[in-house]
Amino acid sequence: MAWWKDAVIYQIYPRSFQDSNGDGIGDIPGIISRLDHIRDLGADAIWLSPVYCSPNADNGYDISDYRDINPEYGTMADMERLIAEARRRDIRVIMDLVVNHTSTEHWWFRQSRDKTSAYADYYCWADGRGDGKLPNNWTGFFGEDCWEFDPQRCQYYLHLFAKTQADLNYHNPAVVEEVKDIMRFWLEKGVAGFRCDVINILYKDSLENGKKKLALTGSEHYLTLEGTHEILREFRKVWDEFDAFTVGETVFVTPREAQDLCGLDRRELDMVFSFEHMECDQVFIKWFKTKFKPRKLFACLTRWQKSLPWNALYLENHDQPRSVSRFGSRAHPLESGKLLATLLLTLRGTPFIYQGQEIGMTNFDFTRLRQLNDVESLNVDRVLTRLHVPQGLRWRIIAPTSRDNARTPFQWEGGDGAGFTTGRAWLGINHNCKDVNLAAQEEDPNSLFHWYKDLIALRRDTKVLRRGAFIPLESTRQVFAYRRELPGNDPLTIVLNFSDNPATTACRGTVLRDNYGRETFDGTLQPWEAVILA
Ligand code: ISL
Ligand code: CA
Repeated sequence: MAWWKDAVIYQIYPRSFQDSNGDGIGDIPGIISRLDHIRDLGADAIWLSPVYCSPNADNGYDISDYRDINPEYGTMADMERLIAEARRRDIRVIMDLVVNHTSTEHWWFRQSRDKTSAYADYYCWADGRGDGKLPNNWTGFFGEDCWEFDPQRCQYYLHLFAKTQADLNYHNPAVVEEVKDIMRFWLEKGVAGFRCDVINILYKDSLENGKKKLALTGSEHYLTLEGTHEILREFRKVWDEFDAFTVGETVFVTPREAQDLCGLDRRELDMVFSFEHMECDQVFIKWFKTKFKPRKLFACLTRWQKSLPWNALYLENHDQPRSVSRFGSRAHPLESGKLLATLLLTLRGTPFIYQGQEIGMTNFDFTRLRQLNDVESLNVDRVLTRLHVPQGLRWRIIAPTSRDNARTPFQWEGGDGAGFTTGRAWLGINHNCKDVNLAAQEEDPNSLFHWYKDLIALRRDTKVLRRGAFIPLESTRQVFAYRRELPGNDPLTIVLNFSDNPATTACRGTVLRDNYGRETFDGTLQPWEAVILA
């Protein structure tokens, strides 16, 4: 049963959601204590960023034990209680499945250092090319080399992410079986499915040199290859046993490739997170930001809406800067926040809301690198330093792109600790929590939080918003308009003005929702006005 076609999914970054014991780190009992907020918002499922045992080089995306919980977050009993408490509120739990790599502290990796062990071929080991040269010229996702020498084994291992995240070897059928067992373990515990981390890069066809590129040299050897499709079909056998839901995080995929990854007849994934729309404000790579051009976003969304039967919809996650800071307006934070919410909740697909998005949390207000934790930002700073880029410029590159922008603690209240912790938070709390917090927004019927809540309810009650086709109507420098239609249902038209300036549109209709509270519509649009017309 495709429950996920009618669902809104809420992403939790456990470290920053709610601390329950004053150590400054969010935890599972904290999440349980906030389930009512998620119910109140109207979400049907939560996706938890990793809570498994991990030395936290990449905050849980470096797993050292897939069958146990990071003690900072709680115990397996807490996790079981979370699944049960969520179920009691009709909320499904989706786990993050991070199986492109493990932590180098995973016992598979420790064993793998010994060429004679049963785990010898679990990772991508290779010899250097003589006189201290690396096995090939590939570069990694975090801006650095992707090979590390292991003195015990006297070979290099591949790590496309941080040094302590070693890539698994998917040429080895034993690895595929291990992952299937891990998935069964969690599905038997009652989780509803998985968000599959960088799932389109599992299979590396060879470790040959790649074509030199500005970023990710070597990626033609692992991006969305047939070998990965085969592995996904193998995983799918387990998913089908449990009727599990899956969304793949798929880096650098085209609509064509995405069709292959989640085509109904192919029995691979249910849907994918694509990245193209996250690239509308950058040149070449994420660290070179340019002014956001709404028209590019409209074109990109339209292409994906038209090419795929179903999309995973998102504007934020734990890797991306905050959407109001990025696509919205400083002059109109509330209106632009509501407009972005309207976009997310009226496209065709499954909307994912990232924690804090529903109250318009913004990018961090840090002023120095020392305040950051993100392994990617710290690596990039090291690389730029090596290239003699001066400190001021390094900060100007890193600040707007750092993943920590989305990782500051949830702002529940305005006081010290923001209701997140009674202790010292692991990552700085944004000082704007005095103005931007859930408690204040609950009181205010005109708040962004109430707008999210209202649109989620509208979506739940309006079949055309959930299942209708997407028909593009207008796409100008600032206005995006589209229709949702479904035979036997009244169509809806959505008109969005992505600008601090007024605009006009040819669209007309009876106002169903308007973020300025207007009751009639004559085709003129205020700055950042969002209208749903019947
Ligand atoms: O973060 C990115 C853009 O800023 C991507 O390059 C990101 O590294 C890529 O999307 C993969 O992300 C996922 O896997 C990483 C982990 O660090 C991310 O948090 C996760 O979402 C490695 O597991
Ligand atoms: Ca804690």
